Amino acid sequence: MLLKGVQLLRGGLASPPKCYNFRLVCRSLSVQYGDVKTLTPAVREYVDKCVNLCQPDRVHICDGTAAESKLLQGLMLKQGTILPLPKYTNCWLARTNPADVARVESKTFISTERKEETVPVTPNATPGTLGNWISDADLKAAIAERFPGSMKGRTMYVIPFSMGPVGSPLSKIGIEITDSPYVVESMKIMTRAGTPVLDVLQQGDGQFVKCLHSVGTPASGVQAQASWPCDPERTIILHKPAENEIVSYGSGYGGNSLLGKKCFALRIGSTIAKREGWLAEHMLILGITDPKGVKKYITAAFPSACGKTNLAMLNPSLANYKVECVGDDIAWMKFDSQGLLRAINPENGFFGVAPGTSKETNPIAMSTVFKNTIFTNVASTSDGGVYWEGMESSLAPNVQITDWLGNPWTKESGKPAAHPNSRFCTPAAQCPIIDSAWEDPAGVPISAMLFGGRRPAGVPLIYEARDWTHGVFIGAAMRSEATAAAEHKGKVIMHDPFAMRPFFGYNFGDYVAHWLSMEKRGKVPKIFHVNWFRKSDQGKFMWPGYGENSRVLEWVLRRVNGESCYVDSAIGHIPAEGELNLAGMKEQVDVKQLFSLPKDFWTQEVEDIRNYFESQVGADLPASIYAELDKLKARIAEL
Ligand code: OXD
Ligand code: MN
Repeated sequence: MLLKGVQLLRGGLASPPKCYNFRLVCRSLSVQYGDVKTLTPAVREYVDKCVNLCQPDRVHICDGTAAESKLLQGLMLKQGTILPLPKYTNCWLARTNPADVARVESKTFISTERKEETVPVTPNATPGTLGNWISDADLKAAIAERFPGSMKGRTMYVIPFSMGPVGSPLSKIGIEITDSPYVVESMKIMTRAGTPVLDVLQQGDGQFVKCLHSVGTPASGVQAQASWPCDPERTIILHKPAENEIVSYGSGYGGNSLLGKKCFALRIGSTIAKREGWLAEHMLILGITDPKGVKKYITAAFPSACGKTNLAMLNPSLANYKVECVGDDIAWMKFDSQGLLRAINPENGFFGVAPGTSKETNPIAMSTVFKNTIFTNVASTSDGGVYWEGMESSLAPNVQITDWLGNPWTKESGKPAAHPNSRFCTPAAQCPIIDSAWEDPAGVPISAMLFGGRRPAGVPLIYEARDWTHGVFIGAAMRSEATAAAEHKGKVIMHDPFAMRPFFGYNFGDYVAHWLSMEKRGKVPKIFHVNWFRKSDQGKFMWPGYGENSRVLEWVLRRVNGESCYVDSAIGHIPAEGELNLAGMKEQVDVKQLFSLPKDFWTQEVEDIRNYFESQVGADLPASIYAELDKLKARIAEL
């Protein structure tokens, strides 16, 4: 029987096939798995459009079950995409094509009618760094150059997924179409995927974000690595906010292919949030309970690979504090009817950077990831396990290591065993400190927000914004050392406003205005800036970080509770002398140095921020943010 050109082998048809208007020729092909009846007419229409464009050999409608995972794991083993890790339970190792190892920011585009809806108008034709715009005609041409027939010989998977708890009023639904079983299995970890999502679509307003992904085939027709098909030369990630649509070609890796994450939850998400009056942010969410049993929730925005996962799973060194994790990467936040800002983690798993994660730095992550996990580009061990830089102390004696490229590895090689952007993809529910409210459809109430980055010089451990506008300025002025999460090279200090630079779905100037407007919508939380990464003149970290960061969170809680444990400084409120609890610290900390504000540094910082704002955002940046910069300059002048 034909359904808009799709033949059904299993399952049945709800109603006789309808005819839709395709620009492309309908093809007859088999649905090898799943039930077409579960799709709404709009989803069917989208699937058919993609079938006709990509011309797969088969269609598989994902149900999200364990049986389906078994089937796909078997297939990936046969294709060599994953290797088993017998040391653990249901864990797998994927090795990508070495040319497909990170997000590709330079190949990521947003399409709007007018360019200035996507990116600020930069003066004097300065090249912009706050996103890439593409016209509708160029977007169509990019799709036409890459997608026709891109799934020939492959199966097209249809993944219904929910960002946020299934059925929550804060959640949104997506349909990802992909030709990668690795993407299917990763999406089943990172999102709530499968038939229950289709049930919600059937019963609700039927709205979904369209997400088309193909790993593609190089123009030469030859795959460099059959086990990891991709087309790095022609990789492109496209977003069309007006249509709630994402199209991604050529990469199977992380944020390029798991379209619920950066593409949907942040880029398209931020455009929906602007329209609907809420915030979609690159933020972890944690709950912290103080010794009196009072619990508060905090979000924190740090750029990729700057320790969001570690903070979200903090093991407090301060006695009788407890941290619980709601999410480690993305927060969707909306005011409730009482004017309280409530957050959900739209994700269902952690896609964490592996190197640096260890029993010492993040014992909670280490007790989360060794079951039901897909590891990508980590090294493997001869006893059937994994290895990465940082795991030295857990390495069993006499094991041999194979690096992320599949070659024998020893320390003496001088190269990392695991790729610096290697990842674990693991279910959040397995985290031993997952918060009891992490799936609360209403979200958790947010009391404080932290901004931060890797700042080796000049920036103190913590400071607090004087008010909301000052806090928004601090977010807009954020900078951090580049990491391996994207294609950037070297340890340059990059501007990364709100840790969102690669993820804005619309003009950054409008985004700042939207943040400013939140103050009128409800009770806004306090804003802080933290920096765990300041170094001494001798190049040593001045603060031990990790569990000791609980001391900083304690001060945040005291400020949230209205304690006057601060003094004003040129850049904001900092802990008054003796008010940051250092009792019992193993390491000596030079608090004076840690909070010092070198005049030369800050004079330069103000200039750098001004240059950045003027050259990158120009007149699109709200005047109140320029006014904050002027106030900062005046205070620095008085240092
Ligand atoms: C991520 C990133 O994968 O920010 O979370 O790059
Ligand atoms: Mn991230």
